[in-house]
Amino acid sequence: MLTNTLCEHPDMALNLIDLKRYPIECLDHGEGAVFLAQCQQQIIDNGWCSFEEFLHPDAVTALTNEATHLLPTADTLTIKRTIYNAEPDPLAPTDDPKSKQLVHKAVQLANDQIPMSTMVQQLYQSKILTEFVRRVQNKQQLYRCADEFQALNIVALQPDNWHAWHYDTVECTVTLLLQAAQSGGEFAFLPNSRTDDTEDRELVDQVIAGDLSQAQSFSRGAGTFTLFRGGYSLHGVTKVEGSIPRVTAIFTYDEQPDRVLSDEVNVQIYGPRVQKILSERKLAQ
Ligand SMILES: O=C(O)CCC(=O)C(=O)O
Ligand SMILES: [Fe+2]
Repeated sequence: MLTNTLCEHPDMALNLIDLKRYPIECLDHGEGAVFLAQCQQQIIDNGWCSFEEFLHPDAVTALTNEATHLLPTADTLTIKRTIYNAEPDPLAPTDDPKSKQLVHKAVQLANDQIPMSTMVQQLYQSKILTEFVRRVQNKQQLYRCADEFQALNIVALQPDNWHAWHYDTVECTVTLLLQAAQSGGEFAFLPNSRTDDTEDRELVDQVIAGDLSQAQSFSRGAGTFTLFRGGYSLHGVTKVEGSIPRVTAIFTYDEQPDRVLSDEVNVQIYGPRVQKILSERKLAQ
């Protein structure tokens, strides 16, 4: 029988999480170990793992209020890219996804716009949560992303907006849904639609053409915490309907402790605000 002291910790962010349902603070023993084994198997079998009501209801309200206060300071980004996160290849055949630029708009807070004192940052900074994310994926090492802009983002998709189909640049993506859309705004994806060398082009082409019959989607209310193999699974979010935005926090992790993006990529993603910060910094050197 476990004593409480074994699981005691000073990680205050864990107060936000429903630890009775999701015993992430003690993964080596008892129900925590059983839970971890289930999660690991689910990622292997399905390419995703999702935890509804991961946060206590009052924590969801508090984090959503926090995001709502910060979002007016966010930039509206217009994101243009192929599903592979690249510029369109003019030499690729017209029916090849490499030639197709997809576009969407998002109101997005970069990591440097989310103060360390916020609850969402404290949750992201939690060592125990990072350890849980690492162990679900069975990685030897996993660190919170070291990039000052990319590490933690909050993304609001306004009504009539969507998140265009894409693969992520990291293997596994971790999201926390803070506010669901009234309708629409469904996260949809094709689990493991590519490997390092192959891609199921038939399914990928179908989804890009708007046929989601083979894509997976699962119920995600506010407070749902989701891990999925976004680097290998084509995914996106359908059009948000109703009158409120769909708000998500994106937690980025990396197997390298010190990985940062190039200035060029950060400017491309985050636009003129970040360009100004970086050029002022260069001038001051
Ligand atoms: O908002 C979501 O559920 C997914 C977001 C996503 O795919 C991304 O930020 O790369
Ligand atoms: Fe993504």
